[in-house]
Amino acid sequence: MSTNPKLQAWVEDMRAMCRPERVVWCDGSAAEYQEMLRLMVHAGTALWLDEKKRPGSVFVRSDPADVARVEEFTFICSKSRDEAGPTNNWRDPEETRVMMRGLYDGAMQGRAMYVIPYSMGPIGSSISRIGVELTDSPYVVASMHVMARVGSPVLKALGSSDDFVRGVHSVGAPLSSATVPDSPWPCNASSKFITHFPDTREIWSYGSGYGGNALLGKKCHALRIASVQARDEGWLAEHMLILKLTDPKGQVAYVAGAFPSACGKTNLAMLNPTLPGWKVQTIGDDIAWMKFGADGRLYAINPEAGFFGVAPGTSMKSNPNAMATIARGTVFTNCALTRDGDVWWEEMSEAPAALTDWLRRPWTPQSGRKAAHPNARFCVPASQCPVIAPEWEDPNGVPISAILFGGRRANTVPLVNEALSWQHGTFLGSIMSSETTAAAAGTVGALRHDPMAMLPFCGYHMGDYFAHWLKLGAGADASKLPRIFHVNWFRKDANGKFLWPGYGENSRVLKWVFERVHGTAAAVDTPIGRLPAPGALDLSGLQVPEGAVEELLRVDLDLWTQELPAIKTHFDKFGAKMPQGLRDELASLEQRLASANATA
Ligand code: OXD
Ligand code: MN
Repeated sequence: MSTNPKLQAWVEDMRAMCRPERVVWCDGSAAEYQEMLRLMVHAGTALWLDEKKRPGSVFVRSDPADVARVEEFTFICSKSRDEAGPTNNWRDPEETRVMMRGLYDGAMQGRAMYVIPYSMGPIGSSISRIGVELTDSPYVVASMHVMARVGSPVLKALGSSDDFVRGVHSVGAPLSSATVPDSPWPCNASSKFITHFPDTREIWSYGSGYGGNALLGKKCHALRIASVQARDEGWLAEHMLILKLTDPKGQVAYVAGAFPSACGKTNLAMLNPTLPGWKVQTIGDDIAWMKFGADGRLYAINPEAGFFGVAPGTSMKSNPNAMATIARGTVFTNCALTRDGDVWWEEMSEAPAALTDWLRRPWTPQSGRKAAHPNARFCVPASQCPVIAPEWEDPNGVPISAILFGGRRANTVPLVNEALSWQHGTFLGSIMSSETTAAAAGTVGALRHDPMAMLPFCGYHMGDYFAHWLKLGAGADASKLPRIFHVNWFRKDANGKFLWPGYGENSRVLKWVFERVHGTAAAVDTPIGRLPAPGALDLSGLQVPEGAVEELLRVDLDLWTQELPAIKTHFDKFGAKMPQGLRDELASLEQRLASANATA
């Protein structure tokens, strides 16, 4: 228990509102984590996996009504609608508080309210931030143990300070009668609200127990609230992986990369290069907090302590390092269960002859449906990753040399394209679009603009967010800024087949990026940016069909020209807040395309 009077008073206020049976202050110990797993198994939320096959691991199945982030029910409650901007759902803060207080009224009856002090980032780092999450879900407590630094050391670091993000989370399923049995995955199937109050740094989440809706340190704090803090304080809170790239001579570059949810950030962060002598090590797979250091360079920390990765598609082929990471001590959610007490998901291996699917039904390869939910997840400590970089917890962070922006695009966007400047790179990030994935509830495969992969995560007006990027660049020493690149591993041929093999072969693109940063690789100027000069991309030993690389690096003037009206409409959404610098970049792109078209 804390002696911090502000913390105590807030916990008491929330206790009086939610009326839990008891309040448990989490100490963050290994025994507490084990206790949460035991509680989940006892309640039927989780099963122990076979101890020989998957030591120390549990398997959880959620309610089918609670399987992904709910963007539709996620709100930014800034003072005015205009502050939240056109890409966020907005609600009036005072009205929302009243509504949420009504929902929380007695919402934790019959349950424990856990108080989880957590640090996003290594405790003691000047870049790290503290939050406290109150939750009635043991699954959330266990997951927060994995995903953040939690418990007594955090309370000690907080001391009597009032500087912490206040997060309340309830699954919204009170046990008001002693005779009503609990359900294995309590949630509120009809009412979910994930609300953020950026001005007071508060998060109030109700009705869902899943992922980013419930583990409040992740998307709610480390992106939506932190992006607002970063704007106010002159730093960046981004939806980015961080990797360490080492060349055969032992030279190092740190690369950050923004890709929308379920577009391969975890795979890229843990990649095994196919190019001999090159090495990738992981710093983070989802979020980067970046601040300028005294030397003028941009330093990044991974605010998280674990990986909450998408399981389907993860295999010894696509990501052997993730497979090694999750060999033990992992919480799996919504995978399929094998007959011998292990988990399975699509593409992990050849499908077993018979399984139990994520909805507890018998499944065979002939069933004609997926065995695991497409957004099934593993939740595992980052320290278990065999390629975690030794400096992943360095409180000073790592200096970033390059930033990648990438989406899932079947056409138009080439394999790699280097921005002409920070402003042009910000432009490339701002026009990113990608096909939607199962990480969020809703349609899968629809193309949408997802600037900097922050569409669901920017806690304020995206026009202001673009302006913040430009301002940081303008105030920095340009020679020390990271170079910005636009990448696309997902381009397809006329028959709908991927042109690029991806995975370990992405090291070829990383090598070109590395060499651009070090000034040793050649590029050609095109209307959209700088692409690898002929021969500059290392293709030694690459097996791809004839013409595939040419197609991957082709700047399709027609498709880019056709894209311009959609970019204009996208920019117009932000009205007067759309920074002139990005409008200028659009005009320059249009001009360059027009003159290239004229000479083509
Ligand atoms: C995630 C997401 O879970 O982006 O990381 O949805
Ligand atoms: Mn993410």
